[in-house]
Amino acid sequence: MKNIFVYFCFFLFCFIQNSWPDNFIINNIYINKPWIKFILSGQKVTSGYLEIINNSKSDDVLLSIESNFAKNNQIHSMNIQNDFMKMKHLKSGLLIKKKTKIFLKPGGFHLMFSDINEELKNKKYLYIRLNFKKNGSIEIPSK
Ligand SMILES: [Cu+2]
Repeated sequence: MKNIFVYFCFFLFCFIQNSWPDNFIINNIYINKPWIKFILSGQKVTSGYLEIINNSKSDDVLLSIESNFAKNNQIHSMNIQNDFMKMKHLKSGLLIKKKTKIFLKPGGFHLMFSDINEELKNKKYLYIRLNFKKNGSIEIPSK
């Protein structure tokens, strides 16, 4: 029994080693390939993208996001209305149904960062934090 545990830990260690920094796990939530659009000097707004897999037996909600480089951090959807792309702030969060995968990608759901702080922007270490209703919070360092 002890051996199985050791092998399991070794497997887990390898898994984490190989996939860093593209995969993150918080309880039953898997985060893949997070990235944010490059922030140019003077730019006040940018957006972020990732994949979220809810592997749990119940639905979860991405309630809110935080970051160390923007004052205003929101979850947005994007729809075409009268031939115009329109963004909407999802104030009650983004529902991720059980056993499903959701893509945050250009032209669709995204993380919106505005009021980007000039000093914070030059920090070497940038992170975003995702707050889930059931599975907790996870900090994701950006490349
Ligand atoms: Cu937006």
